[in-house]
Amino acid sequence: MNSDELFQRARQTIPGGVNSPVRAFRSVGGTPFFTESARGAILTTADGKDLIDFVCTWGPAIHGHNDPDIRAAVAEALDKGTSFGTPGPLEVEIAEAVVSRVDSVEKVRMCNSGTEATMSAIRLARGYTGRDKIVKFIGCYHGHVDSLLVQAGSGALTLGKPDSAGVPASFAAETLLCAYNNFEAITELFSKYGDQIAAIIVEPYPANCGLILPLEGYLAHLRKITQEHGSLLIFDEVMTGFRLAMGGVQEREGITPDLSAFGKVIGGGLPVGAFGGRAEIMDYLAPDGPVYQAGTLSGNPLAMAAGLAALKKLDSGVFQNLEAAGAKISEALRSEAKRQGIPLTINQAGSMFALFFNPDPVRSFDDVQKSDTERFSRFFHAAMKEGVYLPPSAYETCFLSTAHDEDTLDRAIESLVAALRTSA
Ligand code: KE4
Repeated sequence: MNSDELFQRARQTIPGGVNSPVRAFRSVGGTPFFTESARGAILTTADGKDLIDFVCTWGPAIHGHNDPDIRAAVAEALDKGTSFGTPGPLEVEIAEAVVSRVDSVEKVRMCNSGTEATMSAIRLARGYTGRDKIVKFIGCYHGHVDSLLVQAGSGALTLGKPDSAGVPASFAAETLLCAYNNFEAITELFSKYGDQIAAIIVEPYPANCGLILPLEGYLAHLRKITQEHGSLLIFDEVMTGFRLAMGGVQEREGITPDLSAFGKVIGGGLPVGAFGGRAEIMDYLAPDGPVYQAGTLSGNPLAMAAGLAALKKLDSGVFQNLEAAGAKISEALRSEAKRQGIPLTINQAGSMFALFFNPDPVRSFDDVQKSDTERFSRFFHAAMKEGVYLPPSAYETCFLSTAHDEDTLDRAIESLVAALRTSA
């Protein structure tokens, strides 16, 4: 069956025909393709088309798809069984791997998604501080946690539903909203509610409304103001963790959060989330402490094997190469857009970059909103025609992998340059 046939069939039994809304292409229009297989930087669709992939399954595929070392690790684990429901040796190994790579993490708990990781981290922060309010930033997305689906980014924003139905007002009432990169706004919020705030949860580089980078000193300001008010600072590094540096953004920026949420890369393509931080806080978790958190498949041996293999393949050379690749493609597109007189701003950090059809710098969610999303949709489809798959939303971020080698990058740049021209 081809993608269209599969999609029609899928819509009979799966809501919207997809298992995650952003895959439905609603914001860019058209119908989604189905992937038959993936290898390296290439997705092969059910229509037999090869696409250079800049979504990388939304981040996990930092080593490219179907990496042989990850496959071998999963195969070896598979020989021993798929799930035990008891502690297993791989859980200890991956916990030690995380603790040795992220300075702020002394203890870590595995779960099954980024959503579980952020949900558990905010429950832990509330349990540890005895406070109820949480601060999140407009346009940031932390998974589909009830209390965080408030002016959220990613698929919620893509579908124009930043505040989901089904979230009781009483849940959202404990969530305070603030504009990212606005020093005064967060200072004012804490002057009003400081002693009620359990934590700030922040994507240190917001990447669910395109990619925004912090103004000089902003993350340090969040660190300082939370310390001053006895609140915790939670870095949601589900996207950036183990991708933008071994220790994520907190290593790049030299900021030590109290708790961090992880996902994506840490699972090597299998369902894994994790959250970690100072032992003094993490020990509030059951069974030692009063904050309950659990999961049947948490620490699943196959997922641990994939995640461990993915972490072991990361070294400084990988991050240097990814940084260079990200800079190369961003610079090439910026200069081409300039040559063609197209208003295009690209924010890039390491192997993540976002394209905004906007003549001005994009440093806040308000700036993002001024970008031409219709133009992005035309560009998306023009890129698809040229054999390049970008995230199907102007409110997402592109990802590179180590499989995007020189030749693949050059081909992709050529295709994207052509797509800029044909979608003008
Ligand atoms: P998951 O529950 O989807 O594993 O992770 C939620 C999450 C938490 N925090 C951040 C910073 C995230 O980016 C995400 C999920 N990212 C989206 C892509 N923007 C996943 C794609 C999707 O929803 O299908």
